[in-house]
Amino acid sequence: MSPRPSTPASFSNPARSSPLTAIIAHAAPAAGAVRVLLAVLVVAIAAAPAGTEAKQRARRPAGAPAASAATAGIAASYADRAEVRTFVAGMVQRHGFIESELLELFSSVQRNDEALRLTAPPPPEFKRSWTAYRSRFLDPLRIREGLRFWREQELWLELAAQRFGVPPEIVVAIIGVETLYGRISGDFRVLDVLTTLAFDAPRRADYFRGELEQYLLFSRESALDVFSVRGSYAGAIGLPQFMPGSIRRFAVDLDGDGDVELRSDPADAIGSVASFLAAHGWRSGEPVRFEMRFDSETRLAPLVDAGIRPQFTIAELAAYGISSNEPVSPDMPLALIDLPNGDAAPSYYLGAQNFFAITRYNRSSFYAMAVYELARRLAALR
Ligand SMILES: [Ca+2]
Repeated sequence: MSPRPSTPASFSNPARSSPLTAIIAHAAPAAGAVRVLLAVLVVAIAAAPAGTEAKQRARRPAGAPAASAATAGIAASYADRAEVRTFVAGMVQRHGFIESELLELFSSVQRNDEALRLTAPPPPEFKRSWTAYRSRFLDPLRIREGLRFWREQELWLELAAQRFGVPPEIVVAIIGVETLYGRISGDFRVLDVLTTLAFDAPRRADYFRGELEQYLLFSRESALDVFSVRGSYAGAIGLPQFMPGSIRRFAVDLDGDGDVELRSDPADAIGSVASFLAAHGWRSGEPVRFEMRFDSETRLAPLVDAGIRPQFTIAELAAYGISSNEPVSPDMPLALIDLPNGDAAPSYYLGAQNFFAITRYNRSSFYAMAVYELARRLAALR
């Protein structure tokens, strides 16, 4: 298992392909649910705090990500709950928020059960398959649109590469895997999902309370309507699907217009992805991973257990019967990357520091390898 950083740029359940593909995969409403949805929608609209919000709900086509609204408005007010009041007190104390304003805000937050469902761990019988995952992201549409995005954003990609040392194809591939180049960046109200995951999820509550805190700070700093921002079911925002904490720490204003805008500005999204990777140890000009051979699968087990942080030289790996198919610098730290394939044999690679850096973006070896392979394909076709 990959380590679990406290601050990934984006958050997704590793068993699912990405926040967005998960949204698509779970978009189809169950037959008969539409009537319930409509009934609840009326309640939701009546309870909506702002007129524009109500209009957005009403305009949204029945079904799809709007299913997140199906249970809205049912739960008791968050403002009445002790743990929310404790959180609010912390925001007042640490950041000077006004208590009555925050309580009023939380009284309008709607619990989102879809977010809870989509962030739940996969069932134990679920068998992950790298082959299946890979085919979802190296698809013709993502490749074709990736080449177009690269062409259209070439100047910003070059500028980001100069400034942060991250090559264009990696940045393009990350934005492609995350949101299909901004086409699908999530329709969940970020305040609702972060509050739900912070106070109603059985796991990672501390992480999401931290992101909720960051989101409130981000909204205040950016003078945003805190109810207006939409994102993934886990609260990731914009073309690069940054969590609020990552926006505040790593996002950059690449086009220099005075705003950091990840929801609509490809330049800032590009710069921010490169900035994030640079801050997480990306090494300019170094490889991402190597293909490898091995003598016996059983000898690999201790290296799988050692995790994905690169720490072994190629000479040390040779003691486990491993050799690289390509030349490797003798002092380069490497990790064994195992990619399960359902009931078939896993795929194995040697991950270098830059592979590890991509897993800081999304803590999944499947994710990092898909980004790398998409990047390589795009670079080859260009
Ligand atoms: Ca900007």
